[in-house]
Amino acid sequence: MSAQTNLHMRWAARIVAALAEAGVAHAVVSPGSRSTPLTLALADDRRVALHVVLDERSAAFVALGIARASGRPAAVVATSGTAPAHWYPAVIEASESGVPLVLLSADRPWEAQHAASPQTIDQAHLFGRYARRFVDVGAPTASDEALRALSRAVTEALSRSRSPEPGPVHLNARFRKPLEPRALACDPVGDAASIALSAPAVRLITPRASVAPSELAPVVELLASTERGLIAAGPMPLGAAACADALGALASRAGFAVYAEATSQLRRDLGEGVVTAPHLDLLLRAGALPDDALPEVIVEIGAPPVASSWSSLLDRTGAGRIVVCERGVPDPRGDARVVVQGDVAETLRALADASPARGASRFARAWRELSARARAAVEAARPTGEAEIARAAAQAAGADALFLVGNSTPVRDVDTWAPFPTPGAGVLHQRGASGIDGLVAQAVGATIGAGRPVVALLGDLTFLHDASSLASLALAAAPLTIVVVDNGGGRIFDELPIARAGRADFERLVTTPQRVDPAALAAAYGVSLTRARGGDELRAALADSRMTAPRVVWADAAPGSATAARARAVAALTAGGAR
Ligand SMILES: Cc1ncc(C[n+]2csc(CCOP(=O)(O)OP(=O)(O)O)c2C)c(N)n1
Ligand SMILES: [Mg+2]
Repeated sequence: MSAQTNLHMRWAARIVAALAEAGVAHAVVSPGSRSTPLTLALADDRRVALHVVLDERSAAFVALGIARASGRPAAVVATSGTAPAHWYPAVIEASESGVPLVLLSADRPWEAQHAASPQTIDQAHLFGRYARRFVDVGAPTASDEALRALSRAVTEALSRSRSPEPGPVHLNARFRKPLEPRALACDPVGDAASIALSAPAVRLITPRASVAPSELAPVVELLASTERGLIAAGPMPLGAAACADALGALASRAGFAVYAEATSQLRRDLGEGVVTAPHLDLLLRAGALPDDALPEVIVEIGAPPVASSWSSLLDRTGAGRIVVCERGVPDPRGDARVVVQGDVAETLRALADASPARGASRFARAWRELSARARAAVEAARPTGEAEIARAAAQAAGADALFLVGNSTPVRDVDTWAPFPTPGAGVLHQRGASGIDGLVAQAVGATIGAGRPVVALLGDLTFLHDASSLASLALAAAPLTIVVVDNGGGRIFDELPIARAGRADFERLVTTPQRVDPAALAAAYGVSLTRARGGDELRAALADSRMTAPRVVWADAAPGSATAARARAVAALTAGGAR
């Protein structure tokens, strides 16, 4: 870039350099004029890969997918006006689930505000409390101080996107015209400022939260007070896979059983002697948990389990609950005894080291037997429709692939029907605000962020809710297969009491089946779509998940087919036939 280029470009390049030096490797930009300096500066900086997405709402979800899959902050860039407002749903999800996002909005200069200027709104604090930091960068200034402060302010904001509470940060950058690079007779910034411009950004080293073992004494006491312990792992980010050894160590020392949901990254064998009970939901729905198998102490790791039967267990046991989490107080019931914040693997390790070696208890043996019966009942149930699709989609996730699971019934079905251990290299989910939005975009982002194949399992409404993100499938950086469970609308609502009210307008108002021709929709976006009208067609369609081009597999399923399969499993369990 020539030294003669105007201040705007150098200012924007400074922002981009600070982002790159703070670890941002991907930026998703949407078109606009005011954002030109930022877009061009990103295009010029090879350290940041640029991805172009027209719809800002979708762009932010692509960035969310990148950040979730890479564990590093990803940036979104848009022009001024309503454009950045379209980022909001993804910003809320990133904030609720602690995912670092950099929201880089271009803006008009102060003098254009509140004067009916086109595409000019008040963007200050646009994302309110959902942003961990808001920086109004102001219009480019050629002073040495301003250029140093610029780099420091961006770096500080980036550190807030990572800790103490990871999440989105908003940088609002104002620019005056001309917005494009202009060759100038003389250098707009003096020597001192030029030096400031080329100086590396400040490096921030921030502390990592962990709990001193001595502080864990009340927890160790609770764990030692009974052999009837259950450890439950709910939704956690990909990195939680690193907790597996510590979790196995604690469970085997304390002789506790483990219920880990697929979204916890820990639904797998946890080592010699550890009792895992992946089908707890089924046991609870079947009323198959005898009183002497009820836990007296429960350790919840991460967010609360998704299984709707979980709260019925808590109601029944009244067990002392210990919550172990990275941050926050994930205790919607408000009756946890202790919440331990900090590095989850470290906390589990410290608890394992401090716990008496109890080994296999009578309680653990009872759970091992219950779990085996439940597993046999699931196999005996011959999963069809929604259940079969959940299983086939999970199986299609090869060892190096990420498995993205949509909300509503898919995230619940995988815990019953997916093989144990959960296939693939990790499970992506959206349990921050639990929306059904932006999941097609996130699947694309995940291939970019992880550079790994992704298999996504989405409901039909979830898929259609984000249909405009089909325009971004071409951005996928690795094989991407989106499996859509077409069960004719939001069938999760069939489980609601309102479903039994016999209302004629239940479909129109609640389950809202959509009249969309999926093949025509996919064709409109140039996306390959295979229709599967049954298990064989589905498995054939999924057989080659290494197909390079991103694709959609549209799988028809009878509404309620998973519920029916679960009822068969419950029958097998209660009949004791599966003994
Ligand atoms: C953005 C957003 N809008 C609405 C909802 C409410 N909601 C929860 S589940 C659901 C239905 C989803 O239907 P589908 O994706 O087909 O899954 P299914 O229930 O059939 O498994 C809706 C609309 C939500 N969670 N998020
Ligand atoms: Mg559906």
